[in-house]
Amino acid sequence: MATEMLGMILAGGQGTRLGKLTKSTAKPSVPFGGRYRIIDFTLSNLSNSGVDTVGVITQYQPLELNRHVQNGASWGLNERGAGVTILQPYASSEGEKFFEGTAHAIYQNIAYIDSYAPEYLLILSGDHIYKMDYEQMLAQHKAKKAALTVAVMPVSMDEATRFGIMNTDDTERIIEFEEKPAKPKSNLASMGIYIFNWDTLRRYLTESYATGSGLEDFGKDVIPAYLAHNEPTYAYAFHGYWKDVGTIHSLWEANMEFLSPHNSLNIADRSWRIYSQADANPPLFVTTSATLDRAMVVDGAFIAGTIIHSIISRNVKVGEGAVIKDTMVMPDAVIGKNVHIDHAIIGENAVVGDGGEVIGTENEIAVVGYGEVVGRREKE
Ligand code: ADQ
Ligand code: ADP
Repeated sequence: MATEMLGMILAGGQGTRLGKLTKSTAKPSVPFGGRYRIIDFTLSNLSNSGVDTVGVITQYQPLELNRHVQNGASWGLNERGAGVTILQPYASSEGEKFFEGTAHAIYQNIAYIDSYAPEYLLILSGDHIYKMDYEQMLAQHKAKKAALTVAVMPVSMDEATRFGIMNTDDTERIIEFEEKPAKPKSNLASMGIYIFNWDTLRRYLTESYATGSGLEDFGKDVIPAYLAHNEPTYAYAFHGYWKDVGTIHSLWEANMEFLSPHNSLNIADRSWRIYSQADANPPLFVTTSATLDRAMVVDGAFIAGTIIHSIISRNVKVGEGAVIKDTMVMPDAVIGKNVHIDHAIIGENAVVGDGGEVIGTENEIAVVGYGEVVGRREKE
């Protein structure tokens, strides 16, 4: 069975910077936008781009991710291609060695990749919010006769130290690349989205591991090796909304941007739909005392309080007299009576007891972790 381009999602990061929200789940399965989990954006992009065979490389706390992704049917990925395969780390014959860097994680899955004999390998991250047509990126990759194409976007100069930063010539060829430089020479950032010719990447990986100088990471090792050997490496300019939601602040900000009717992500666009796991909940119920003002509220919620500029996910309960402002409340959370929440993220299954306060600021978002109980538990 041959597949022209195989998708591989790196979904193994621990996401330590999300703290209490990822204590027991991988970052890609953290809830987003009321109805979604972060990985839904990448899975939907794959499905919409016609890439229907996808490996998801997990490592850290994959249980929830497994349950959510299953065989990819919710994203239409198992209808045309081979669907989604969840790839778990395993102890190799060299000993108990789990995946280290991103390139090592691909190296460990060579057998899986070879079984589809792909010409191209599309490598993605499980923790980005964006909509992108990978087919257009592949078209440029072929037109340039590239060995590697890296999707790029300009970022603000003060954010540039968080990314792989490059310079290109006037044909879009990458001539310089530095992973997370202390002193960035430009603001052209790698989005961590790559198309590789599989035979070339396979050769680089196997040769480097055979000689003990293993290429661990795409940003730190593989891209520099390609440039050093003059492999044709090109930038693909992406125009549109893209956000790496690796920190509490960026996750909160992306949720607030999602709430804006002027959001360039344009979630309502029927031609590029974002799918999630199908899930039947009872309808939303709003009492007489409830007020909704610029709110996104999902099925199964019960609202007796005031919701201002916030996202309320599925099956959340909000008691009478509670005021929730500039906040993202994740699924199944219980917010008691007369609670006051401002500039916060409330984790899945969290409980904020009657009269509780969770107050953050624009610079310091307050967080109630997954399943955390703050204040008294409301009697049902
Ligand atoms: P980072 O996102 O910092 O930078 P990294 O930590 O390597 O890079 O993670 C990339 C993705 O792979 C994440 O989704 C992470 O969860 C996952 N991952 C990491 N190690 C893994 C492993 N062993 N197994 C499975 N999955 C793993 C990268 C690039 C930069 C670029 C930014 C854009 O290195 O050049 O600018 O992405 O966000
Ligand atoms: P289900 O989706 O089947 O109702 P749960 O919501 O109980 O399952 O979550 C299953 C597991 O996933 C739990 O062990 C929990 O720790 C983890 N989990 C789910 N969402 C999060 C999150 N946002 N943050 C941390 N852990 C999470």
